[in-house]
Amino acid sequence: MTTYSRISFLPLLVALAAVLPLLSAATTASAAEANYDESLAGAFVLPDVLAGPDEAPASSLQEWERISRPHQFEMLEKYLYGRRLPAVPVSVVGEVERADVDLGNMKGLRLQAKLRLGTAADAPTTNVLLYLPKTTQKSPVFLKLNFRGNQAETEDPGVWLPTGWIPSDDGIVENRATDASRGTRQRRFPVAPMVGRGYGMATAYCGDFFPDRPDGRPQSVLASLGRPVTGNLPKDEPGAIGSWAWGLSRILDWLVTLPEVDAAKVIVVGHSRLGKTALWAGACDQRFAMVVSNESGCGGAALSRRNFGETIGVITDRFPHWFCPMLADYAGREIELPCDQHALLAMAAPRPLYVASAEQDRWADPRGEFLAAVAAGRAWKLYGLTGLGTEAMPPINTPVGQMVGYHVRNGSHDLLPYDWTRFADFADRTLLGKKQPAAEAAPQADARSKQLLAEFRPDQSSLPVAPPADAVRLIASGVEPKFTSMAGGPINWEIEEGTLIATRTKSHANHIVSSVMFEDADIHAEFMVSPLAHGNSGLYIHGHYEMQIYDSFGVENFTSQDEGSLYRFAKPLVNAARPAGEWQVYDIRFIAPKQNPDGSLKSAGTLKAWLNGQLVQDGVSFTGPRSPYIPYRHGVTDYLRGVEKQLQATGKGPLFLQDHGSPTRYRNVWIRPL
Ligand code: GTR
Repeated sequence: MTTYSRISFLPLLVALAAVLPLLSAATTASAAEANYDESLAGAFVLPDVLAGPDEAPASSLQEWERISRPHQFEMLEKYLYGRRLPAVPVSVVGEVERADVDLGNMKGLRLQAKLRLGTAADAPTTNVLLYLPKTTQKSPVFLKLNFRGNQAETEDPGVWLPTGWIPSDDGIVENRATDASRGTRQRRFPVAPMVGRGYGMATAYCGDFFPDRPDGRPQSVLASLGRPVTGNLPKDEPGAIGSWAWGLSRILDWLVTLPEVDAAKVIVVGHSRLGKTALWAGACDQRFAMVVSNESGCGGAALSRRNFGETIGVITDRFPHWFCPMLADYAGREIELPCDQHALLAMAAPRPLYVASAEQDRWADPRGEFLAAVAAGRAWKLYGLTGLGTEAMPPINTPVGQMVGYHVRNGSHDLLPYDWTRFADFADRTLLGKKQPAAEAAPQADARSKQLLAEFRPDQSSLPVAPPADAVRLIASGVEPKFTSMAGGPINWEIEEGTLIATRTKSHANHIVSSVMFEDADIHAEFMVSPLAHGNSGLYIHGHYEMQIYDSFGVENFTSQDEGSLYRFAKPLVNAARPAGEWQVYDIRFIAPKQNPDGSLKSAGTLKAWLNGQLVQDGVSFTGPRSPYIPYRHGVTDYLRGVEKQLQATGKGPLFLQDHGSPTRYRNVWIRPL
């Protein structure tokens, strides 16, 4: 059996589900035809990123800066993003609001300012939100645009509510922000941990510069800059990305005037369409000290010549307002484009550049992003610097690179604390010259955890195993199962005298959630797989770590997707799976990762697992969520949002039993919180 035929296909569904809501009905067909077959991605030759107008490559730094870079930049203007927009004077309307704020266990400073962009009384404005460490030193700052307004980036009630048009969404009602939208995107803006590491965090709403819709141009900043906003546009006329990038530069104009900000260390970062924007902003404005692209994909970090995921045809059709009109002419003709996206990445040289992908975000083509980062490296070489320093795509969650950094994390399209931690590690090293403490590079479980694991030797000699007196019985004869549905209500799994049978739904998200919450615990579960759907199920500890249940009996080349694995992270030490139709038993001692009050990691998590009398996991360590599938995002309910919050606040979470389309049976499941 090939790995692919045995691969759990849930992640694919999840990736698709992540993409589908973004597609308009009219274009679903073309996007569904997107290629995801690596063998069909095509062989291609990239244009020479060092070439000047006469096609000769720059052979020195001087030639690059004087001839080739301007030429490459001009091609990006002409074919992709439109002409760079001119600067205008920026002033603060009224006063900058400065306030002390509580950031967990630490005090910080919050600044808010309304900036006027231009001198006319009706010039456009933007509200900038900036958090800073309380220190007498100037701080480096990460600056990003956001999708739903500053209030969505944090729960801080002092953040001004925007008044303009915003796409309707969580708490954005009829295109207007309400209090209910506060904090809905805070996972994408982890203020406390980043400020705790010494970084300022600045953000503004992208719609202040160009409302993100095909008819947004008349309301964009372009009108105030004297650009045409209706009728036939010049082929190289900038659109939303050009306007957003211009907005980032105008915010930078203000940031560099602040006494608290280190003007030489402002980092531009962006996710997805705003990741494309961050790259273009970094190309247009070399005052940005470092550039970060998170899952920017097509028209961002991913090579257009690779036929994988989103294409120029699809993107210019769905988002005709993002790029300059010329790009649409290259739909289906990527190979004829005179430049490709490695040129955009090369514009960051010699500054540090970080490119981040996510494994399941295939729409954005992780490999295409990696290959562009490899190819861009020649620009750093001209400065005597090393770009990525490798041509081998790294495994999941393994950052690589010198002046160009790269990671592909597990999970889907999003900007998560994992990504921010890597950006900060990279900035620490490349921008601040800090050495990475060895312990931080490879955090280990602490001595107490190791001791606890060493002692763990459960008896699995005959089934069923009698629960110890202090165990909380989740499934047992004569006991009401201590599980709820994903919505927190009664479960609908079949019950047969002390046995629960996974009841599938089409979405494979009919998991059940223990009503008992725990931090570190011993977990005992007896189960029987069925031959249907490979017997697929699993024990999702906290919803973040899945001990795999699968019909793996007799599989010789077992992987991190077979029974006994910590799914997609650590394969079992041995294949201890029993055949379908026989009772099997897991005993797991789980120690959760622990955080310091500032959100940084105190000690790694670890676990030891026995399956059918054999040791299958022995002290694998993990610093954070390891499951590619997260019930707090996929199939999420209000109830689970609450569970996730509680997990973040207390470290305590539930055990999920997974519905993965197979009628797996469970009996005699108990937990002993440690
Ligand atoms: C998608 C688009 C991507 C990416 C993403 C986003 O619909 O196809 O290129 O930009 O939106 O910005 O979230």
